[in-house]
Amino acid sequence: MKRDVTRPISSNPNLLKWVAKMAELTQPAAIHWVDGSKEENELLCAEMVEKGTFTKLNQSLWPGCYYARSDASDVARVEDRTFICSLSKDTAGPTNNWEDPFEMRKKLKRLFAGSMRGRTLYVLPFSMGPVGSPMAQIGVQLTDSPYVVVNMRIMARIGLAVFKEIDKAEKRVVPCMHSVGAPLNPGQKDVPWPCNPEKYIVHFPETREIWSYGSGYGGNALLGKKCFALRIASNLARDEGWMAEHMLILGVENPQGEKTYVAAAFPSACGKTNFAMMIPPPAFEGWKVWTVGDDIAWIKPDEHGRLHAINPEAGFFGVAPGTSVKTNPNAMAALARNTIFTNVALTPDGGVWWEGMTDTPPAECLDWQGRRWTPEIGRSTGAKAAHPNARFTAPASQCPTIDPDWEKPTGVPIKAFIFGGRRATTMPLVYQAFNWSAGVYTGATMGSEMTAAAAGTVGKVRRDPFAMLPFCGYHMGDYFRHWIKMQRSLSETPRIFHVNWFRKDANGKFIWPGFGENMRVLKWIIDRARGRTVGKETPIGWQPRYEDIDWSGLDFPKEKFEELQAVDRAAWRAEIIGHEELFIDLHDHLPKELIYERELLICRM
Ligand code: TSX
Ligand code: MN
Repeated sequence: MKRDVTRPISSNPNLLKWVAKMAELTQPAAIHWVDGSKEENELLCAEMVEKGTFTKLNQSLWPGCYYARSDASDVARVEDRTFICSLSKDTAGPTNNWEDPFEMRKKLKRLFAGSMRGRTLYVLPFSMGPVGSPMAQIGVQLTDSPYVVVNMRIMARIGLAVFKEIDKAEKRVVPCMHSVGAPLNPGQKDVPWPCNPEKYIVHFPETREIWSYGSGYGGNALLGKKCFALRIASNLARDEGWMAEHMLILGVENPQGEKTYVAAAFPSACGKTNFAMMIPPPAFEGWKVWTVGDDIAWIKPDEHGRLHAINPEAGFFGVAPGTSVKTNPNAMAALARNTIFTNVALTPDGGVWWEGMTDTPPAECLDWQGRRWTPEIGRSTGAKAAHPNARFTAPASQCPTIDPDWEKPTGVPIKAFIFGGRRATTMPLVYQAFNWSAGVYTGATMGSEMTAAAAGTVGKVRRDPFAMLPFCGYHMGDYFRHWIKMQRSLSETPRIFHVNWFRKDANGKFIWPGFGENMRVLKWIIDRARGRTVGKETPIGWQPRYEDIDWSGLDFPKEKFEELQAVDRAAWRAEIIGHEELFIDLHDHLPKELIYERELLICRM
């Protein structure tokens, strides 16, 4: 017998009241309570195929996989349309867009009024973190996008089990309102990707609410991810003494079976997902890298004052271009089935392709906008087959290196933090910060060189503290202070490191081979974190000597290593002036520890 989807699954009176109120506001044609079942998922996918939102891929090549093309104007997160609406502007800080919460509520009421007309309102309960984990948080997203529902089913735990949690009424539920902002008049024909040119991604940190309007894409629409697990959660974490970080989590197992977990933050385009799923080189027999998460970490001190981390997500929402069997075979295995592809290219045999997937492109395909694309067209017009921000939504459980403890309710113990960036000069391959506050300084000042050309900006360092600039839901200076203060609740602080896989030589060539070879760096980091190896004191921190790195199976000459690890004092003086630029903006909230750390660094130069 078929389930009546319009019948409320929850008996929670607050939830029922809120859903009724929001339906009154948005005027949907129907309400669908999401149970998260396979049958429901198949029904939604079939409906989207019917409407042209989804294309079912060739099931013998891509079992369980679907393909979507977004509207050409709705292809990425919209940072300039992202708002933090706290009572005081000062709480949001200068790096966030702020609007008065009362004014914003008025605006949202107008936008959402009738915004779901002719569409179905889905009541989508989700848990960030394993259901029932003491570290998990619950939200309910009301959305008029079935695309969002089926993506969230991969990225989070959704449905029946979460309604059960909500009905226990033990945990606060974060309400998340979402509309693509494209109501349908009676008889009006729908488009494959409804959205609205006017977009609002709004957070109310004080009342813990999210309102998203106008976009159906990624972080704008899958509200559990950046909006909840980072912007709202960073506020929860500050208030409750834990950390919500834009970090991957991986575990390194040595041949003796000892496992060490690290968490790492990198700005975009540094290969974070590749690092999270890294395969050690052949000479490292018996070593294994396990993946816990590739994007977000929630980290909390346990009762003994040791940091433990969970991955609040259940899937990977990864950038497709550049992902291949060579750069990341584990990601390729994870996305081989039950995956949703968005804005990649469609091949004539009902498969998908993107730049960098294979050495030779298909002779012909349809690009991310549905136009005919050939390698020749690509060469002559510069058109890409896949959008540079094309994505795969793949279940984390399908990753061959997924850690056996990746869903452990209490998380995994974190022994080290790694920060990094894409830097052609100045930054050595690896160094360890002298202590916690020096490490916080390292995270606060990290950045990446711009690769895409926004006229004349290539090579300029863009500061992205802790890779959190677009994701911290409050003042960045207060966030730094929270990091500094965390030390007090810890019996043992993780050690803090900085890495740079991207340093170039005088000829503009990458000095370090990267990818699996990064295992050599990771091994030193773990040995340092466990107090098993020495370091050389330099002005910026502790660095390995040539002989401290395990070079088995790799011919990497000492001179090249010295070039890679060099600390050029003149370059560093310029670097420190660059730190100043960001600090000036934050000065009235900057913890004095960071001022002192900078002074000490200058003195050592
Ligand atoms: O992901 C990368 N990682 C981390 C992997 C675990 N990438 C891909 C770019 C980011 C999207 C890298 N690119 C890495 C890296 O460590 N290093 C480089 C730079 C590089 C690129 C190509 C070569 C070497 C270095 N090729 C050869 O040497 C043949
Ligand atoms: Mn991210």
